[in-house]
Amino acid sequence: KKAQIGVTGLAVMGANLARNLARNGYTVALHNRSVEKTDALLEAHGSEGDFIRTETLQELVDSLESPRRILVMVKAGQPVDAVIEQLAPLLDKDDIIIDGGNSHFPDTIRRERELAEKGLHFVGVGVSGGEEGALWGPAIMPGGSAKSYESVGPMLEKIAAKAPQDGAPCCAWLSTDGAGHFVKMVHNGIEYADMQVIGEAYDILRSVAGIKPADQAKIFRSWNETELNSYLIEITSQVLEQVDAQTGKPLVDVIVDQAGQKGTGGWTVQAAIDLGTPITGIAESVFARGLSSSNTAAREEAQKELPAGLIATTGVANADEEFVEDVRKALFASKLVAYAQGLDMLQEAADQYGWTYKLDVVASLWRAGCIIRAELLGEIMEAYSGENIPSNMLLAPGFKSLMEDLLPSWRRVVAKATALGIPVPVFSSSLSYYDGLRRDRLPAALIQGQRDYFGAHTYKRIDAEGDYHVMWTEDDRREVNAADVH
Ligand code: NBP
Repeated sequence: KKAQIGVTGLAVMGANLARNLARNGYTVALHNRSVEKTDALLEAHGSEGDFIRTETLQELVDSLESPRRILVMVKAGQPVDAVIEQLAPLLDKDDIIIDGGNSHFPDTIRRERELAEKGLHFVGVGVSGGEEGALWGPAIMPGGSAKSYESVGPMLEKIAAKAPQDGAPCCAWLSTDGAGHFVKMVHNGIEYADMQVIGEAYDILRSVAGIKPADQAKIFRSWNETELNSYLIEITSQVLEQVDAQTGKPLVDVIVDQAGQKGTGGWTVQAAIDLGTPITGIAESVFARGLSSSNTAAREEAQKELPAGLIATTGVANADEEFVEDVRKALFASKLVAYAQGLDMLQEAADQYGWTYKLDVVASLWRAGCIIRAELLGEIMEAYSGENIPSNMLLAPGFKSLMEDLLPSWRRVVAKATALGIPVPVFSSSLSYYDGLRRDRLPAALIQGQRDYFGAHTYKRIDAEGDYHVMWTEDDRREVNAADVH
């Protein structure tokens, strides 16, 4: 009997995806560079389904039905290239290599091109949901040729999470080459912002309203019953109520306040700069982690040395329900901006890289299985379905009216935090982004004037076509049409 799919790389993610595939009725061939992981998996879970044990890549290839499907789940980066290099010569035309790791999308574009030249298909798949997701149903974001998706799509859809709203699998073909890994990367960028806005809400509730973690756990739990309903809000309440066994203090008080990162948030910001899309909230959330952890000596010194210059010195009473509701609304508004920015970036990338995914499909894949899964995604999906695609998510009718309700709270919270010296980088930068979008005249006009002054970069006029320049160094400082100068 031949296997329908092979998995190479049986660390936690590969092993759990292999078990998920087997549980769904597929015969799965198993391979790992060091055979110990293969045997450990078979020993612990071999009875869960049909597995074929292999020791070498040649055995793995020989155990598979044609065209072969091989899921590579090794460490992202060089190991993926190493595995492809060993695997490709063993494969036949139309066989499919699937990379389910957190690969950087330019690598996926390159690998797809190189393998296409050899007649092989390469499917770059973003997988979100961590270990549990991989085992019970992750969100899956596949890129690659449409033809290869015909072969691997049904399997991926079967093991994917199913959306609570309509039972649809959180897996659909997105577009060619790096599209899947790109969408996964932006998912992670939004995840950074989503986590940071929750952190800012916590800090404000604690520092302004004096609400203890255990009480905040209850607040977050009640927020989870509102339109904020999401996985991240739910786990936040659990983290906040956790008590440290050693000290009896809230766990959050004994955790070092330096946030780690594995790089996908930074990739998102870099890609946004290349595309020219302002994902300010996402960028601030990446930099907020950096500020917490990169220069701790400066932080220590600043705590002692730098003046505070506060313009308010007291917070609000503990039981002020109105303030708590303000914070909830500020959090929700900032979260909406993070999604709007992420989707804006996805649209710009589609335009520039020639990808064809639709944003309602992207939102539909994030409804379950992944870290940013949230009730909100159903509404975002709706906003982008049908004929009238909004030019920015915030301009969709539902969100427009929502903003009206959220804005006064959002402004009050940012003002209060600022007056008290509590950093709210994503709350405040998202609000500035929002105000920047709706502002009738931006100081960009003055910047164009400055650029024209020192670099003759020219400017456009509001009342005429063409590019203009002022002869700044001449006495009469007359304006000329740039076309007449060159
Ligand atoms: P790791 O990222 O820890 O990678 C370990 C695996 O890579 C082992 O099977 C190891 O084989 C293999 N490997 C390495 Br390292 N170098 C190799 C090489 N040169 N040739 C062949 N195999 C090599 O595993 P993971 O945490 O399961 O993650 C797998 C992928 O999924 C990564 O891209 C990760 O970013 C992504 N991901 C992880 C999560 C998560 O929650 N962990 C979530 C979503 C996505 P060995 O056993 O012989 O050393």
